[in-house]
Amino acid sequence: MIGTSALLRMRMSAHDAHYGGQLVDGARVLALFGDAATELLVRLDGDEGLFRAYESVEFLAPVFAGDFLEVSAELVGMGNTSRKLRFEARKVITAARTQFATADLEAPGAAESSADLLLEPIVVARAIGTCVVPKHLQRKPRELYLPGLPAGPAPTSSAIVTPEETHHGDVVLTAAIVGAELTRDATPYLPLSAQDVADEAARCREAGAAVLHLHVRADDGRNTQSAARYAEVIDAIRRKCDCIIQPSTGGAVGMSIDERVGPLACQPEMATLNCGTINFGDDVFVNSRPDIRRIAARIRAARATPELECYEVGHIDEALALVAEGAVVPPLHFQFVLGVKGAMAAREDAVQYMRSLVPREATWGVAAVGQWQQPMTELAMRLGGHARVGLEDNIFLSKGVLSEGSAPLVARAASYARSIGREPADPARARKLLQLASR
Ligand code: KMH
Ligand code: ZN
Repeated sequence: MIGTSALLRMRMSAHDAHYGGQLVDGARVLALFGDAATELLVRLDGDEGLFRAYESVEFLAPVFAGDFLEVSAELVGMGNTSRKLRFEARKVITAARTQFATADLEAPGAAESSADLLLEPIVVARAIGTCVVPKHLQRKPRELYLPGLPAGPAPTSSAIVTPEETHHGDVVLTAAIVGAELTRDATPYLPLSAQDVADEAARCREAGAAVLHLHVRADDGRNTQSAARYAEVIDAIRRKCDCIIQPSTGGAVGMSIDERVGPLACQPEMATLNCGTINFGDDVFVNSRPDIRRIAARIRAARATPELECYEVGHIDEALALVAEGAVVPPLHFQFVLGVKGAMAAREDAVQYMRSLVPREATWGVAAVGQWQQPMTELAMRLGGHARVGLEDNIFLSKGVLSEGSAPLVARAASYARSIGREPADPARARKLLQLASR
């Protein structure tokens, strides 16, 4: 489907250096584009396919032995057998001496082995090309390969994304940094005090987050929706960063509605609006229809923009009913929360179907739980959506490796966004994308 991408990372070795000064020839970069195309075709069609033609190739910066290249291929057009791909190669690590070599300078004291991580990757080549997969070799319908994901039903043709439907602009990253269920027993990196939450918020902003989805705790770690505690935490955050603050009105399972709406007294820019009841692990997270309307009315009265939390397909219908009734007014921003035990699983076809139900002018994102956080948020970003990451939904960076706060998870999502040509929006840009200013 349009937006599907593949990403390779390779170190250029002395074998790749063809010219003087350890310079790598352009043909090597084209070979990497070929490999990225192959992976992408395997994902799409279950076949390696054939490269037919390049319509443009640009070499933009020199590549040397010792450089690390990140190579991306993205599907930008699709015929019966043809697949049009856009390629980009970016230098992400450079051998320190080669930087000086290009500037014709001596690297002062640089060891042969010294190398630098480039905070801003350097684009070294771009290309557009077409590959073909003959009809009889196409193994369709296929899911994107996501390790261990249960294969859902084949996507229907209405779920296929057309080029016009994708909008690969900036991505709004939300950091969910506290949550209501998480304990210090599960991870020592859970921020509890106002200062710890504010420090973590600033780290997440630095890493690329524009929105903070916020729960707060009392000093002993217990959940609270107290306006006073939110005010204290928001005040501490405001001293350190300019993120959009989105308090929870979901709170913790079992809280009353009056308790849950506590943070709206702080007049936040956004607030969550949970659009239905679900099994929540072994608990039930109750959002009856009258309760949803009560919370929606309180959000409107506070002049906050609701983020419509949809854990099930039917929650989108309920959100649209709220709009039809005037209980929620556009601009609409949906969050598909997937992978909660007892509710909708985190699967590609779920995202495809849910996004097909939201109005065209609405924005949407994905928040997925546990091991699904990374693959599902990356999928959302490929499909033109936004993404939420953070400890509230997932405490691990990889299997068995705790994330040291939410910022590393944000940084990884930001890096992925850039790798597919989408820039993480800063809060000012995010306010425009989510149309918060129009309220
Ligand atoms: N803690 C969950 C029961 C929200 O923030 O709006 C609800 C929740 C949703 O986290
Ligand atoms: Zn929450």
